[in-house]
Amino acid sequence: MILRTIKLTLFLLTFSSAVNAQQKKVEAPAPVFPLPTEEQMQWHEMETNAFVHFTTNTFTGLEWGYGDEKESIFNPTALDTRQWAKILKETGFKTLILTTKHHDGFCLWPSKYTEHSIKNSPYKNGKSDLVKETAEAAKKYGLKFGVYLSPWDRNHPEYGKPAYLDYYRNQLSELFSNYGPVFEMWFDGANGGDGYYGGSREIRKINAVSYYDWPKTLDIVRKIQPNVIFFSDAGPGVRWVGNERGIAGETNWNTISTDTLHAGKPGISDILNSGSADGDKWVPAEVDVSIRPGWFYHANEDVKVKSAEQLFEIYLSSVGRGSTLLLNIPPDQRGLFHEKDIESLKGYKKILDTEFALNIAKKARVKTSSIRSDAAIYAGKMITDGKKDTYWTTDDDLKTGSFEIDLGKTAPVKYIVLQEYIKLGQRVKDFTVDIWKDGAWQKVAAASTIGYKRILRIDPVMTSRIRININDSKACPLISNAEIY
Ligand code: FUL
Repeated sequence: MILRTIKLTLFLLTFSSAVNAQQKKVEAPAPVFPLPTEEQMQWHEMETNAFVHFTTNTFTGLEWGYGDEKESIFNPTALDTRQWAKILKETGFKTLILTTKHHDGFCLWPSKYTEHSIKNSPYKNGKSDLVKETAEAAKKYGLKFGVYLSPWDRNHPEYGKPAYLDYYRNQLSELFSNYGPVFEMWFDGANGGDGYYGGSREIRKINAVSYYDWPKTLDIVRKIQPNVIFFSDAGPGVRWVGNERGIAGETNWNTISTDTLHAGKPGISDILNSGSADGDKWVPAEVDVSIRPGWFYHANEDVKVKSAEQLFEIYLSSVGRGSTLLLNIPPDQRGLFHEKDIESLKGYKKILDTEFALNIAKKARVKTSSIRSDAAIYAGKMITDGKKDTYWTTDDDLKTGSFEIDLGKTAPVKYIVLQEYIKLGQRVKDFTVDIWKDGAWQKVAAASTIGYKRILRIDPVMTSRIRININDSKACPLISNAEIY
């Protein structure tokens, strides 16, 4: 008996060290460049972010203030940044990006470089600092904080001249030094045109490429906060998605060649929308869209607030296509999110929670066309283990492959959620989805890219098996997750 136990132990030891040795030998696939940075990976994982547009426009009814608005008009009656943060937290948002200064130049913090700010407004007798209050509220509710500082300033007398650049950079230094960590900086593409400009009331055009000397301007920020993600039309951290309707490309590459992008280039919006398979930089698309027709609150748009259902469709066409959503909710003249907006946000969260209530693929059996060197660490079960750092993959020479999720019983299916292991590059170019029905495979969906996340909605169907066929990929596919609802 003792001898048998020793023999068995020896056998198990030898067996497991053989498996370990085999697994050690099986190297991970080589990366497909370019790759996301650590900060970009965190940004992908945020999925839903919120924008808050608030300034004198909220009180004048304008979308783009001219720059001659009196500070005295900024006077919210019941402002509460904690209300914003609480609702955002409850409805699933991970961050809050505040317009600290829009094109009209009015600053929501008492900047020491201008008089055109909250300090000369009647609100709290000029003693408020809304950037501080918002950053604190975000922190209290566990949201990351981001800032928007419009490069175009229709109030500033020096706009268009070298002196304005110092002003703009000084303000960036204020914002990045005094309000804690800022995860994202939003540089708006709207630039130059007519404005007040300290009383000149004229048109000022600038060369958007050279005027701001972006490399130097970004370095100033990076020196203060090295981990910040920069949004602009063309990055470098994240890019514009090419529209303000909430729609990422059906084909959505996180890669793009930014040096070929410039404002006014024919077809630029389409390029930004889909990215390029052969792009030489990782600059994923962020989907900015407002819950209302405008970016700022206007009472006459209370009847045009997007419904919960419309917000859910936007979720599917942004997060569901591998982007992150940046949804704008503009506070009203009280300084609160309006009841209509709150109703839509809560309804949207309810739809999300209902539609994605139960992942029926959790721990399901997964059969694959092949496994990289037959190593257990790359097997099909890595797809349903719920861990983001494990994945199924094949040998290097394969650019196609398939995996089948066996639910073990027939169940209704409406959504297929897929994720690539993008830390080693985005790869999949073409895939289809089949379901097992009436003794045969039937195709229910066809798409191109997966990227960080792809959600496919199909006509609801009863099935017990779902097969994903990867028909083309830049290199061997790496699938880290699949969920079925
Ligand atoms: C645009 C701006 O002109 C809008 O007012 C808004 O801030 C939006 C997010 O970006 O370019």
